Amino acid sequence: MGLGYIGLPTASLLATRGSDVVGVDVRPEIVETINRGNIHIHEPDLDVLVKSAVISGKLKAALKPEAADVFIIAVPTPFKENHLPDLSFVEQATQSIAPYLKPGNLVILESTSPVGTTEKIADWLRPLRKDLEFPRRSEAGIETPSSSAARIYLAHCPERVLPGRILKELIDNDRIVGGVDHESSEVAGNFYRKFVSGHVYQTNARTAELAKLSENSFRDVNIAFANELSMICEELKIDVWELIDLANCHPRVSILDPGPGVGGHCIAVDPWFIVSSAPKLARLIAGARHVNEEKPEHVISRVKDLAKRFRTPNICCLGLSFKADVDDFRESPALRIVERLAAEKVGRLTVVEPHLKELPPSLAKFSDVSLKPLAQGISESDILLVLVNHREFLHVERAALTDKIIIDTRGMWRERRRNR
Ligand code: SAJ
Repeated sequence: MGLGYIGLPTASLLATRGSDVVGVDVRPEIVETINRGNIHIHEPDLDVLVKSAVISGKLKAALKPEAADVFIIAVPTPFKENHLPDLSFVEQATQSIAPYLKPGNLVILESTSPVGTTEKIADWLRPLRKDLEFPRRSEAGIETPSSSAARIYLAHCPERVLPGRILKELIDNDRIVGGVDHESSEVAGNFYRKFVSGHVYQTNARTAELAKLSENSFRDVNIAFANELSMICEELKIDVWELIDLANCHPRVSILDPGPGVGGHCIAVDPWFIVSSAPKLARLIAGARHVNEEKPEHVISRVKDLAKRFRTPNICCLGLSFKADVDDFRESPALRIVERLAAEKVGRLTVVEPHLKELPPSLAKFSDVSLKPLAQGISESDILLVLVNHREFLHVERAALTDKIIIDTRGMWRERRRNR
């Protein structure tokens, strides 16, 4: 259920490993694209995998589910106003599988979700399928194993793959499988062991939900630390990249990279799910979110300050995606920064983004924003704003940069940087 960055790679992997897979998506254009053997997202090697899965007849896409042994829900879990989780896609996917469930089926939630969501799936299904038995979490922690022939197994198995390395990580990464009850953990664990070479750890659904949220919050907090340091360094006239390289020489220090902010659909979203569950306690997690959300504003102010030196500055913005070497623009701080600079008419803006053939509508509407090739964008610029460290930008001739004001939010052209 859901043929996005997680659903499509998972569906095609399972299909090429011999399962008959029906990939369900609510958007007809996605279903048609996949049934033609093509893909609608950019991910290394996914095109080849999907093509071979479709040609072999093992993968087909459809608008509606059908009867199956296993149902995997991999739909988005965004947040609404006030950073409260929006579970409407999970609820819709759950309702749409309800008519097709049979005794013994396994239902897996892979979408990153607030604590308690997997149990909610059982609550949503119960009134729709009174003939079936759905697992319940026992408050006392003691479960009575169900002997009913009408039972459904239900577990959370959070996805953990990194965009850009999805196909490798789908197989290699360890997985956490949390059943609503113990039997569900066993059945779901055995399902993943069929195609995962990493270790499959079993726990309960609530722990699995919080484990996933904690992983992304850990990263968010640590990136916030790096971003906070970068702003402190700017004020104290210290080179943050040199500082971090030096601090990281310590055997027990590993500071992450500052950037223009944190984007993507995971790290910029998931910590709020912990905050919404425990608002009074999640102070560090909320604080980190605030630091990372303020970082794009900080970059915008810096560009505006430097732009004042020119009558009409030519500003070349390198990269729009949320991170290097992906074509994903969700929650991208780079995109947000360029949109604001355009709206505030800070100068003539040139965008260089190797993953785009045309500007997104939010930028195309401005007459003084254009998309250009790298060399032209750089040569015409007064100010060079590095927002994404795409590999295409790494080997720019240093001579082409000499007369430019460079705001390098990624430290991409620093000589001393170590590869992380
Ligand atoms: N970023 C920095 N500095 C860093 C590292 C990242 O500013 O040192 C920024 C990136 O530029 C980007 C954002 O953080 O804007 C997130 O990028 P990322 O590469 O850290 O993570 P995602 O969002 O692509 O994927 C994360 C991964 N989670 C962890 O590494 C704990 C991935 O394993 C998860 O599966 C994914 O979230 C998800 O779907 O939840």
